[in-house]
Amino acid sequence: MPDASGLSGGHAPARLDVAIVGAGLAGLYAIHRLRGMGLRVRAFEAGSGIGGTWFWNRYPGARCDVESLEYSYAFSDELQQEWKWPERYGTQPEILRYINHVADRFDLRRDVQLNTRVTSAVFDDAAGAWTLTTDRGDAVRARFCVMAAGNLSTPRVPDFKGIGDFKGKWYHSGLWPHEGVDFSGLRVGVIGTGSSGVQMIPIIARQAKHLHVFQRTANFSLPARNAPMDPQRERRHKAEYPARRRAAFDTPFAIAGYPKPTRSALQATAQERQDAYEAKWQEGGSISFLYSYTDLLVSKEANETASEFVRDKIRGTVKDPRTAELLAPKDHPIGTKRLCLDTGYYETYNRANVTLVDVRSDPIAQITPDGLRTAGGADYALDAIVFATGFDAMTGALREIDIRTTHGATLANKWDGGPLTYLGLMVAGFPNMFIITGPGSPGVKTQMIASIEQHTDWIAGCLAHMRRHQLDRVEPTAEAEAAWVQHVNAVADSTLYPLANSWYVGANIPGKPRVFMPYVGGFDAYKRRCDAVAASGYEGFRLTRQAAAVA
Ligand code: N01
Repeated sequence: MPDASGLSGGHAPARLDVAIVGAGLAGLYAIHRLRGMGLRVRAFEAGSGIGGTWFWNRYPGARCDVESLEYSYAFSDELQQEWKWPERYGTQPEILRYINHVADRFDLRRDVQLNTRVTSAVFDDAAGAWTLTTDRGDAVRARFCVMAAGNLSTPRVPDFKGIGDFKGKWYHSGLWPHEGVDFSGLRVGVIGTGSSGVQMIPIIARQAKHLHVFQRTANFSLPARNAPMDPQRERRHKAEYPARRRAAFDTPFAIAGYPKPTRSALQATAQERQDAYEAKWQEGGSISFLYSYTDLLVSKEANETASEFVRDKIRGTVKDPRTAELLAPKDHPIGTKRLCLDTGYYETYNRANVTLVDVRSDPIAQITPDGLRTAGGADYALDAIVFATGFDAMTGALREIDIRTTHGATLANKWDGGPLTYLGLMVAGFPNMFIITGPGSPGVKTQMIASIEQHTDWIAGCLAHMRRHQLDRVEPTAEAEAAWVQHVNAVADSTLYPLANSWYVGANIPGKPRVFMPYVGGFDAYKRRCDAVAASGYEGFRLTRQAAAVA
């Protein structure tokens, strides 16, 4: 029997059916779903609070770029009917409030262990069970393990020389102080212009005495057109909620309501394209824009029409032509890096207290006690530095845990040349370990919560099947895994995605193998495949019964 905490500091590890790593949106739903099957579950969370991404990323301006009415759990109609989102796009504090509400409403906290980082997970092949150890020195034994550790949860500060000597304060977007930061009157430097940088820059610019933005790669950004929630729209959406959620299953991004494009951008006249892009620009949002035509993510020529439209918008917004040209991305097709959504991003560069610095042509060489120096010897005096430099995406969180089997296999070794999974859900050689929205899953390219629910429901279905058939061990075959990895790569190679140096290919981490990690075949195709695998009796998986049982 498990002890009351689900953990044991003594010799005999506590026993669970399922140990869950992480208590963000994925871990919390896993608790709810698997506990509902009568399983003994417990989630271990490094943070001092629940919420994952939305617990850690508290930088100014942090908000979701998927609309609130979509970016929410679908598993309970009462929940989605009763919760009121105040704005079109949820802010970080609002989303964190929502997550805490869900935890209370469904009594999830009693199965969450906070302030506990899982440091190792070892599969005992003879016993057919995992032992997880934590940074508190505890151990827990579980038949199954669900990795819900997040895809963008390992913040990365580049290894700049001199950072320890900086006399001011520095911050990372993904490790923001809970008490907030007041930049009033300070000379601030922001390094990085991905989604995090693009969201925080307009707000920091309004506070700081002067803001230097250090840009290595210009990113495309579209206006979010955030606004207070339109009550009529909310009423209509809520009346259609169940049908909309079902319809989302048949879309590539897991969001219904965007009419499917029917023709190539190259079949339209220049004026028709201009009108179409302008309408989407005014509407706001990235999916709608990329869905203007069928081929924006597969044809360079088609994509160029959309890329150039946005570059022209930048040129029309930013008054200084040199700054505008630096901000206009030319090294990747629009949409092949995560498309940013902003509120007043390009306009910010018209402020007298904002300077854009091109660190592509003159890279940052070191942090100095008083600021930052480039390779060309230019010095920038700064009181505070913000690293909006991203994450060790998709594999970072799992690689930080020492995952191994008693046969001597380690996940770190197995993934040395890039992550290998079957359906993004499991790894051959590591039985009974499920991953929620891992590499090889479409998760990060979709409305994330829909993917989280779909993955977790699939895992629950698999565990129910095993229970029905008195099985206790599941693992993909090496052949199924290899075929899936090949499919993920083939689909990516049929698109423009691999052309960009993005975190999708690990390009932001020096030395990380360049492998395209998400599945870009669409949520709809992926879900059909997962459903078919389950219906076939779990084709590609080996399900067995092991003699030794966890008590
Ligand atoms: O990180 P990023 P992020 N010198 O990796 C630069 C999600 N998200 O935190 O492109 C100089 O995108 C780097 O330059 P380069 C979303 O999925 C969502 O912004 O590598 N610069 C880049 O500009 C997003 O995609 C939301 O050349 C350096 C930046 O730092 C993901 O999280 C909001 C550098 C990193 O950009 C990650 O976004 C926020 C160096 N040494 C995040 N190293 C919403 O829902 C790195 N950079 C809205």
